[in-house]
Amino acid sequence: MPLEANEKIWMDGKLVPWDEAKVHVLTHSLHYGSGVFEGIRAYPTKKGPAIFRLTEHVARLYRSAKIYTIEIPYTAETLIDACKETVRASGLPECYVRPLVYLGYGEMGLNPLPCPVNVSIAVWPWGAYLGDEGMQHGVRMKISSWRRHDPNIIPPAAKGTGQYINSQLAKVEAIRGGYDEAIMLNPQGFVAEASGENIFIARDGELLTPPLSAGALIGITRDSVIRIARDLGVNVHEADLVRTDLYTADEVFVCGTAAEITPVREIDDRVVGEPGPLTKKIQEVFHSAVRGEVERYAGWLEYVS
Ligand code: PPE
Repeated sequence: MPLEANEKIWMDGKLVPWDEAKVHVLTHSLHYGSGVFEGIRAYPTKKGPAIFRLTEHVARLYRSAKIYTIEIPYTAETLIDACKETVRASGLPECYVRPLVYLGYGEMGLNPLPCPVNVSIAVWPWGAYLGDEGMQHGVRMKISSWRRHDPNIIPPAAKGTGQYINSQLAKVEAIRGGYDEAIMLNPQGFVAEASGENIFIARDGELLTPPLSAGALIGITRDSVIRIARDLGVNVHEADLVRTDLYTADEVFVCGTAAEITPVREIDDRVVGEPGPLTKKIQEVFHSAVRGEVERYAGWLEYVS
């Protein structure tokens, strides 16, 4: 998605003009992938833009930082307010929000401990992550030949910037192969997640998703889907899945902040089909919930003003 200059970017306490939001080429994180980040969405509601589960995203940012021994030099409250402020300043009715904690300029060499810790928050408009066509009719996925990293190699529980080179290997392989997105197996061969989404399958009216121990990120959309499904009376189980469970599922969808709920219509050239009833129902409830149209989920929205 090509970016267009927007209003302002929050950098260490100040809103700076978009074109001036720059870092030095000797920024530690640029060399060693030593940052943590979040992806959040703000949606339009009757009461103006609201950021979806903002406090939980910021809490995950701190957990990611803790895993990497990065001390964020701001309180969570400051970053929550900064996200709201940046959305407000953009004037955008809906947008993607990207807080980034990175190790800055001043020290080189692997040891991250002496590095300054910087924080930025940018927002931009972001449409259907896997395309409008995919959102409506489902995407075509490929099981990657690249494995998701093991928790004792690179922890999937953290959203670390450098971890995403693993996702990028898988993504490029899928795109070059003519697919929309990659599914990643863990080192044991069980399904972990997609390159940037969690995954669910429907079988006999129930939903199954890999457990976090299989190497999936603790997805906030995943959690929202589980809540919505259970509130609809649908059983949801965490279960280790193998690739053939995906091929033979009644329905498959992936979910994430950027991808929202995206149906999957094909995996490794096996047809799963057009979006099924469970996928469509959950998509519909999620779509309404994020826009403040479902009373039961009102607590998920944090208004920017
Ligand atoms: N797994 C991975 C690996 C992942 O990156 C994401 C989000 C998820 C699961 C879903 O998590 P959640 O957003 O909390 O439901 N991926 C982000 C990055 C997308 C990007 O291209 O950048 C996102 O959706 O914001």
